[in-house]
Amino acid sequence: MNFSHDPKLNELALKVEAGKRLSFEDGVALYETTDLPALAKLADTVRRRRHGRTTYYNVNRHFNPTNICYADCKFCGFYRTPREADAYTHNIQDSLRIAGEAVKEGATELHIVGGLNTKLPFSYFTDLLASLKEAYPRLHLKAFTMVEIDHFARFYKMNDEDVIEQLKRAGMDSCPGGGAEIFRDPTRSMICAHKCDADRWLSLSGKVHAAGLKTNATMLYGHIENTEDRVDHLLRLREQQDKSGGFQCFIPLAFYPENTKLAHLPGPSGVDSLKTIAVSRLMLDNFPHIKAYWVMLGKRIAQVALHYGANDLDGTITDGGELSESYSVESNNEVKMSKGEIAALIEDAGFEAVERDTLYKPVVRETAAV
Ligand code: V47
Repeated sequence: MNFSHDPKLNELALKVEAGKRLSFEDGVALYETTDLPALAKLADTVRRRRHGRTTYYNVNRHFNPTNICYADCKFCGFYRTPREADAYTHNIQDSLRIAGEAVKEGATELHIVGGLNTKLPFSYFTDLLASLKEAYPRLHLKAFTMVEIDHFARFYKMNDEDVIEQLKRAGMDSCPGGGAEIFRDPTRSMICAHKCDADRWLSLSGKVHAAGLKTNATMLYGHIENTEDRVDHLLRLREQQDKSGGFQCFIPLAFYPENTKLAHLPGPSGVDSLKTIAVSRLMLDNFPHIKAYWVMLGKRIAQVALHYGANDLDGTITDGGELSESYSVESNNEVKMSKGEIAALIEDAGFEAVERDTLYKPVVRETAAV
């Protein structure tokens, strides 16, 4: 395969073709190439080998039970201190109403993530899950990141396995991939000093996998991190996946600076975002899925990212306004796409749109919703 004017990319193409693992240096070289079409082609070859033209989306809703958080992450525009006027915590009744709206709109998944709120007892979270599960037994509860699970274990003085078991018994079906940010120090300490460190995030993922649940993984890019931080992040995830095998999907999250303590930064460019999708697909050879998260990328870049190795666009994502108020590039519009719109985006890019559930099984509906 000799398709690039970049000799290093030709070398890496041979390696990928032969099914060989890419190294740290290879990852950096992929990022450094200026031959974007060849990088896209290479990532797309790997993606088509795994998934053909199939591109997944789901019908989901984000639900943030509380925005009160002590973590004080520099990149976050969502959290509030308890005294701020717009700090909130949803009670169970509210939560059921929000989940009920989602179910009525055809959601198969509720994505639940909140702040690290020390005013709440652990029973708030188990009661929340149990009530949601009882009212909507078919709604998949993708709930709590490794950072929240770490907080639960430390703050409520429980061991990790107990936390995971109790959440699972209450109704937690899988975990989203947030809180990974950038693993490597000093960058991690500079952007999220009060979150658990990389080893803890990774080992908790292993424990959730050992309990039989799937999780996702993310990487927040386009702020103060450098290329080496990113490649290191991907390799640590690949190593953990070799050990515990329960990651389903990797989601690179494009940093959105507005309303954060890093608002002076520009955020990643379109090219940087497309490269990040492609490098992720090529480095994470043991991750089944790469998601182009349209809320952060914008619909247009997310659509093009399907040609750079992504095989998932996330979901229709209705929310209660939290996403659009905090960190969505689509904030001028409602953070929402209809099924028709998301499927059209995929088909228009030359792929086949398949609605999936959280565990990537195709959803068969009796009546087609739009
Ligand atoms: O961990 C916070 C990121 C994450 C900003 O698992 C920001 O399917 C950009 O993890 N600009 C939470 N990103 C969201 C998340 C997620 C999203 C979609 C799907 C899945 C999944 C997981 O959002 C945080 C942080 O990395 N974030 N602030 C910001 N200003």
